[in-house]
Amino acid sequence: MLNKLQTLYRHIIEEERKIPEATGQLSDLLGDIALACKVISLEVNRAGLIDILGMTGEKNVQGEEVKKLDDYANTLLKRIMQMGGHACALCSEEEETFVPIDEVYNDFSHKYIVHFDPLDGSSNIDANISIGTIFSIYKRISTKGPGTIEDCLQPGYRQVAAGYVVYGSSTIMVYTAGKGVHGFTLDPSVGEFLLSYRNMTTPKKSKTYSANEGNYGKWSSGMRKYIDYLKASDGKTGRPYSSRYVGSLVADFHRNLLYGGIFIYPADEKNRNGKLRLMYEANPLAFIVEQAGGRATNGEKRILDIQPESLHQRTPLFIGSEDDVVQAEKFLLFENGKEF
Ligand code: P6P
Repeated sequence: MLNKLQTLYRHIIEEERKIPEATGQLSDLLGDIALACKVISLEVNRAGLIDILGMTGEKNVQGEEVKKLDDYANTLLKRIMQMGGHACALCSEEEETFVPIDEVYNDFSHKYIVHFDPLDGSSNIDANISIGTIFSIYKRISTKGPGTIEDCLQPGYRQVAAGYVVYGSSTIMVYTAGKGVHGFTLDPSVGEFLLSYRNMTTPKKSKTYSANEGNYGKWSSGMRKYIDYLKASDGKTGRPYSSRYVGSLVADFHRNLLYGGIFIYPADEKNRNGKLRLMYEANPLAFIVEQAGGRATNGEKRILDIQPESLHQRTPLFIGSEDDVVQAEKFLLFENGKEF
């Protein structure tokens, strides 16, 4: 029972002590993100009670209606990152370009770059379906002053930490700093994230797939054959699989991480590079799933090895239980990734 009383902050500090060269700045940065997410959690849980639902009337860089909570979460995360003094630039789904941070708030060396999706799955807000915040942290490449675009466009294998917060029946923060994956449940009565999952691992093989089958007609033949394969009956290989799809990436990913499963958002006729974003959706979740023993590719290439070319670039995403992702790749490669 005692380990349940371990707070996120205590855990981060203990992990930091295992790294001789650690300065404590990453710990502080993770603490700042956790603080922002506690406040976002409050607003998400209150959303039904105050007039924060509905649209702001603006559109974000994705051309999507920005719901007020998106805006609120983005502004809050930016503000807390700017005040914390550990980031030299921020990138967000809600920001057209990167937000450089000058060293005006304090004399920290502003060592880090933070990418975040402030409120993923926000189209589900009004329906009270779980939504989430996703974050990805890199060390800067430049040596001083505000961060640069080169600092922001690093491949995923260079992440130093990544995580998400899922605002569901409870608020849970899951993060990795490269030494395993750990989960913390927010106890609103004390306002602390308490350790609830130490060293999370994901099952090597599952019986669950997550995909929007409404896109079936737009998928490649290899992708259609794969989904048909999962739905066929064959006791020896545990088929048919169960289909579980919330339409909120963080919710689908978190469930699959715990129970096993493969989440798929492939390229299709409409989204030739897939729908999901590399820098603040695929990369952080890929870092987490690999640390938990899973796999994440774009159907043929490891997500973390993709060299980004733009902040909001999309990627096809196959992520989850290793054997399932490998199986999916075989169907796609057998078709040589033939076009539609
Ligand atoms: P579709 C939410 O808008 C999101 O970015 C992810 O959270 C989710 O997994 C995906 O899009 C759902 O997309 O096309 O199935 O509605």
